[in-house]
Amino acid sequence: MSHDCIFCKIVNKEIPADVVYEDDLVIAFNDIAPQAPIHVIIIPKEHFDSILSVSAESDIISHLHMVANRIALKLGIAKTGFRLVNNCGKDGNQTVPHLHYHLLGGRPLLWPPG
Ligand code: D5M
Repeated sequence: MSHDCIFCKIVNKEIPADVVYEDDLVIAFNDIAPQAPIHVIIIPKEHFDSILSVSAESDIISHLHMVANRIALKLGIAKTGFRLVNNCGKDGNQTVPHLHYHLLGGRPLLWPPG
């Protein structure tokens, strides 16, 4: 855990979040500034600064993706489609340095992103 990390604070229930899914390894909650009708942030409970900090031996990335599938099914966007996004570093526009995926859906999404 990182004491200054806002997402670690959500994991530890120190600040509130609108949680849509939780298990031993992962928590997912609605984005505070949604960019689509459905915009869920999916994070590992363990603190990783970014995807670059995850070791090749770890299973956490596949688990995060399977959780995204489950949430997409639960929220009714599996049929229409969705986007799963990981921003990494400054040029990737990563603003929160705790590994996370954005699950976006509920409207047609443009490509390429800005
Ligand atoms: O995206 C970080 C995302 O995290 C951004 O879409 C806002 C969201 N965010 C930040 N703080 C909160 C809280 N407290 N609750 C819910 N969502 C939050 P990035 O990929 O780092 O640019």
